[in-house]
Amino acid sequence: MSRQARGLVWLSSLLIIAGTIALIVVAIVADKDHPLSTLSPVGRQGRDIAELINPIFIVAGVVFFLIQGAVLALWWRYRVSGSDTGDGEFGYYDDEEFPEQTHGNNRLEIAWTIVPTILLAVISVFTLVALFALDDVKASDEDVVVTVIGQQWWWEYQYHLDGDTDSPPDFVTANELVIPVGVDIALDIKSRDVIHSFWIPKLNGKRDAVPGRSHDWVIQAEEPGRFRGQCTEFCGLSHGYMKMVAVALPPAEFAQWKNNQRTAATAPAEGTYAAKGLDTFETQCASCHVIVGLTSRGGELDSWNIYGEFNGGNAGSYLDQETLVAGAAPNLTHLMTRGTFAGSAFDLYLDAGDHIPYLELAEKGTLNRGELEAWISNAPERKPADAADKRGMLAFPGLSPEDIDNVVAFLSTLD
Ligand code: HEC
Ligand SMILES: [Cu+2]
Repeated sequence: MSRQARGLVWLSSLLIIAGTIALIVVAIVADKDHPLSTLSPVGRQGRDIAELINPIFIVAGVVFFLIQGAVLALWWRYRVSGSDTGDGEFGYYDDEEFPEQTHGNNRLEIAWTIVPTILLAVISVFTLVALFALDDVKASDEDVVVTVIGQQWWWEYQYHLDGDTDSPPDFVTANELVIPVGVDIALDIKSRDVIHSFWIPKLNGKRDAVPGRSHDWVIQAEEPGRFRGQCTEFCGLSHGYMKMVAVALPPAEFAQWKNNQRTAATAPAEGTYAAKGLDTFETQCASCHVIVGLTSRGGELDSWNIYGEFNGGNAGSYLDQETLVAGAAPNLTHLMTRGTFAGSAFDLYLDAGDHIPYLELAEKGTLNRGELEAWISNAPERKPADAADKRGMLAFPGLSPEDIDNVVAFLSTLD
């Protein structure tokens, strides 16, 4: 080997080692507080998944050291020794000389078939135990079942407080899935259009939302907090903006939140800006958005009927392909109690989450007014939509700044 070639070998070894160390450092540092990290689980299921890394890492580590050890041992044992004389005559071998060639070695071949089989078997035991534990989704501790409906490009949650998903839900909300701390909550995951995937990395793995099917899942958080999620099945134009948040509240606060969600909205006092906003809302927005108690579609829970209307009022079959999308828009009855909006792509409050307790957001939060106004006047500019296919929200170029002020004043009353 020439001096140059040897230099190259050293240089590339150094680069590989430095690169590996850099990657490990980045992995350790980047994990800190990363919102979508599976490595810092906060729920039982998330922990089951994250802990799988231990047995697998141990097995992989043993293999790594065995292989690398063998590589080093062979390198040392068969290294070229002697010194480079600079005349091409170097060490024991020159280019023409070939080491003795062998072919076939039954014992070796059997060994390298059996050993990996055992290793994979060990890994699969841990994996299967975790998988079965994750699939045990009937273990819900509360009666609540939340039907999760993925759609382009946001999430709807229909809460069935008695666990009966065949009857109309008790209330409907969007994008922020609120759950009590320390309790398994059963989810029933569906899609209204194409395949999506529901994923709150700190709480559990992914579950696909497939049109026409219903997938059981369960979610649990061990401590209060806001945990971010992301649709993880590419679902078109605004897939990247199809996020969600799981909010875990202490049981008493969850009960408070639940009771509030069940109340209908009340009309703002006559003559106020908010009342003018409601008028605009009725003409411009109520064709898609439901506000229980205010919009005039009638029925106990408008949003349940709204999906049924497209199918002869048969509320149960709103998941049929023909009944998709048109009119399927977030229920805004308690919009102001959420910390984010539009597929959790935007913050509804400038100081949401960490500083202000979730239940007090509507009262004490600073409304992200600019973003909300920009959304109402031209949503597709903030988040790409496909109006021709009735996907996403429309732009309202006809609304004057005054109209928008009034609509925002009205929306602000929806707590
Ligand atoms: C053609 C149906 C349609 C009309 C009309 C409509 N919207 Fe929407 N709106 C939607 C859809 C669909 C979404 C969800 C879009 C997304 O997240 O990508 C949405 C989202 C929203 C959101 C965010 C809700 C949340 O929980 O994330 C607000 C606020 C909103 N619309 C307000 C309005 C207002 C105000 C009007 C009237 C000026 C209006 N919308 C008219 C379909 C509509
Ligand atoms: Cu999606």
